[in-house]
Amino acid sequence: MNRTTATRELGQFKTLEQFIIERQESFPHSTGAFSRLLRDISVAAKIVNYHMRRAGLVDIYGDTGELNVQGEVQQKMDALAHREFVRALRRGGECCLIGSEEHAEAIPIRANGGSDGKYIVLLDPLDGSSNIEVNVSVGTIFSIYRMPEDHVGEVTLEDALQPGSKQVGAGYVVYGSSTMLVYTTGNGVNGFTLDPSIGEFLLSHPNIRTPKTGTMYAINEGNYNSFEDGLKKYIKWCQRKDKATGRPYKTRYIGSFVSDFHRNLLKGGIYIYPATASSPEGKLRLMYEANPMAFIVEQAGGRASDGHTPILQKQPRELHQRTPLYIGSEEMVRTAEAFLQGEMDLD
Ligand code: P6P
Repeated sequence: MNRTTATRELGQFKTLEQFIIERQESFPHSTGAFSRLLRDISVAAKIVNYHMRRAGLVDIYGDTGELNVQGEVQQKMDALAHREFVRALRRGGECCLIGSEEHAEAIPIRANGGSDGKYIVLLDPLDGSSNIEVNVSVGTIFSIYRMPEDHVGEVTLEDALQPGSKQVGAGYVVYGSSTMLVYTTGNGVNGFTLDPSIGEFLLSHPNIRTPKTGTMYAINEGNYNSFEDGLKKYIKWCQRKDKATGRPYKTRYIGSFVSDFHRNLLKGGIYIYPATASSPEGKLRLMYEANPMAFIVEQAGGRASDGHTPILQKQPRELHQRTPLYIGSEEMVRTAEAFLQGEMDLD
């Protein structure tokens, strides 16, 4: 039977704003502050998307000649994305502290009139940005916490260093063949596709559930020699022929975490960035990459760990700390963990 893909009238789609308000109404005591915070983030995402779509035509390719706090060459688009998200959050007034990959220290935000917002936002303004000039998809990742109830005095970084299980929201924007915003507030995962003709994110992927298993694994095998033995065995296991489990699996590694994550979320798969010789703590950052994506993947039925401990249970020590990361379809992550913990071996 040939499937016809009916193109729905734009008006039939629910916009992100309509969705947020609808969800807000299910929280009777909601003040609307969280809804306004999500709106502020979506505004910044649209602005970054605008610039992204012009990259190559205006001078925003390449690097700033600066190193970011990670010691990595800062791309012009990194700096632009950081600036736009900080502006939108500062202007919105719902956020009291920002932690950004592009800024060494946490950024306290004094809302208009000095009254602080009650939310903390941690973000990677543009992950994978070195891919922009070769036209590979990149993304923004954000994580939202409430100020601790017992907070007194000035907001400090300590208020942000909460385990991922305390997040009240998390999401990402993938600037790909289309621009999508995917987020959770702990009641499932929903995806919105930007319609540039009307400048609205439209609900295109309601209630995303990630497959329990898959046939794709994403890892930089160039680091193979420095992988721990259990991981080497897992990779060999993935490569072995076994019809029942769809092996050998396919390797799909874009070099852009948000893109690899998004594909695995929809199709099933696992993304691994382990401890390596050059990144002994792993490369991905706990607070604004691993935690938000772990919240999303668990809400969609998947799993995320550092190979031993669930990501959301890790107690952060510092804003830019890194973690090994195994994330994606639950059964695939559990199998990788079993090899790492010596519970599985190659027969
Ligand atoms: P490597 C981009 O810099 C990033 O943080 C992720 O988006 C990506 O998956 C990873 O690093 C790529 O790192 O060491 O494989 O080039």
